[in-house]
Amino acid sequence: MKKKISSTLIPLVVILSLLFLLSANENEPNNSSQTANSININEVCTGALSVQGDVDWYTFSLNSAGKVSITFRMQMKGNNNNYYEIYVYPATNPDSPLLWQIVNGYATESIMPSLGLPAGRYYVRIQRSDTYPWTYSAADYSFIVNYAQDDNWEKEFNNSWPTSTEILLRQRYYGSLARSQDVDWYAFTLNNAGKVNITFWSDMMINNNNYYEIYVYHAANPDRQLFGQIVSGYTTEAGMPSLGLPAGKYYIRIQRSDTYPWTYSYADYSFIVQ
Ligand SMILES: [Ca+2]
Ligand SMILES: [Ca+2]
Ligand SMILES: [Ca+2]
Repeated sequence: MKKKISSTLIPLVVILSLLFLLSANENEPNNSSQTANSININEVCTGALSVQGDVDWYTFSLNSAGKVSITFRMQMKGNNNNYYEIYVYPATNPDSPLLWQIVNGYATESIMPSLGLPAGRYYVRIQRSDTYPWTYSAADYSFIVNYAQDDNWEKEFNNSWPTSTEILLRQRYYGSLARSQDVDWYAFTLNNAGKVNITFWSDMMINNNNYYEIYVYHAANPDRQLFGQIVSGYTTEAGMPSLGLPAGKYYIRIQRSDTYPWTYSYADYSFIVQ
């Protein structure tokens, strides 16, 4: 009899502990990066902008590089009021956002653009919209920092050639332009002279908007492009002309189109150099 009770209780205790472990609540005051609440990746965290000027800071750590995307849930308002602004910062630079998204009342769940991040500590900041301060919700929100370890994602910030993400030939790499200003630099090395082919993929709407510009540079001269191509929304797979290149180090730069800056995509892109 005694044995039967304990065998029933053990799974229940395990389940209750797991539920407790997999969710957390904010702990005010958390109105600055210095007082940010520590949260775990892949766990639900619930909070609220309980007074109008409230700002909620959270911090999480990544032990290794990978892909991060935030799922944010709010109470449905059924309108286009902009209720929240969500930012992500590296802890080394809490003034320079990796991500800045406005969440409106059209949907209860929003998935933020993916971020490829190196190991390190990061901040999430949630506040009412500065742009639309008259629309604001005191109701509970919740969010999850979804993380998957992945060595084949870009490592932000890689917005200039000295901070390029190193890539290997013949492997597919992933990235996203998580902000309109985002620029992604990658570096690869050719041990021998040869032909280089770049193939680029992105799930874009089928239209002729120009979503990406892709450039190739020799590392000795990163101000002068060897090659440049605009990728439009007509295709999800774009091949580039073969480049005959001597051995050496090269950079790839991916950014929104300067010529058509109003058309750009937050979606994940990927490419392979071979
Ligand atoms: Ca707060
Ligand atoms: Ca990026
Ligand atoms: Ca970047």
